[in-house]
Amino acid sequence: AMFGGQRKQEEAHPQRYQGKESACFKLTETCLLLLHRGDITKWTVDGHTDAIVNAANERLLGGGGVDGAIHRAAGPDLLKACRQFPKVSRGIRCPVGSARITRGFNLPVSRIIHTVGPVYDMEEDPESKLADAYRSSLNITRENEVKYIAFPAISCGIYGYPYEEAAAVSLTTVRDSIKDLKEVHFVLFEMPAWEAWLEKANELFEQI
Ligand code: AR6
Repeated sequence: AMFGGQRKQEEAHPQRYQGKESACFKLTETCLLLLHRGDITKWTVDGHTDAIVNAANERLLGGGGVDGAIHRAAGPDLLKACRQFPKVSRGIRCPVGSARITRGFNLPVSRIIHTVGPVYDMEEDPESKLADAYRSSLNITRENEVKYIAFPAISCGIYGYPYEEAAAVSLTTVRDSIKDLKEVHFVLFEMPAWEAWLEKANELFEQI
C-alpha cells in the first residue's frame, strides 16, 4: 500500500520532497497528510507558500537536535532574527506551547515556525502542552499565507516524549486545527518515529 501511495504522489507532484520512505493520507476533505522519513532541512514543496516547524526551546537561540540542524542550514541570519523577538520573561522569547515565525534564510522554504514542546517528565499535562505547540504553529500560518507545512516529531528527542503518544497527539490535533492548508507533512528522522507515525496515521486516516 505504501508504494502505491508513493507512485500516485510522484505523478501528481513530480517535484515533491521524497524521504527514504513516504506515505500519503487523506487528512480532511481539503487537506492531505504526508509522512516522510528524512531530514526536514531538505524539505520544500513550493518556496513561496511553505514552512517548516522547528522544535526549539524557550530561549529561541538555537540548540541541538533538529534546532541545531535548522540553524546550521539556515545560516547565521536566523539567529539574528530570533534575537529580535522580545523577551516575555527572563530569557524567554517563546514560552512552551507558543510559536514564532521567521523567514527561511538559506533554507529552501519561505518560513520557519519556531515552537517549543514540553519536556515530557517536567509537565503535569504534557499532552495539552504538545497539542498547544501544534495548534500555535498552525495558527501562525494563517497570517502568512502558508499552504504547505512540515513538522518534525516535536519533543520526541532531547525532551523525551514517547513516539507513540506523540504521534497520536500530533495527528489528532493537526486534523482538528488545520485552516487553509493544502498539505501537512511530517518529516521523521528516525525509524521508530517513522513507524509510530505511520501506524497511527493508518489507524486514523485513509491512505491514498
Ligand atoms: N530533521 C527532522 N527531524 C530531526 C532532525 C532533522 N534534521 N534532527 C533531529 N530530528 P529534538 P525536542 C528529530 O531533540 O525533543 C534542542 O536542543 C529527532 O530525532 O530535536 O523537542 C532545542 O534547542 C527527534 O525525533 O527536539 C531544545 O533545547 C525530533 O527531531 C530541545 O532540543 C525532536 O528531537 C528540544 O527537544
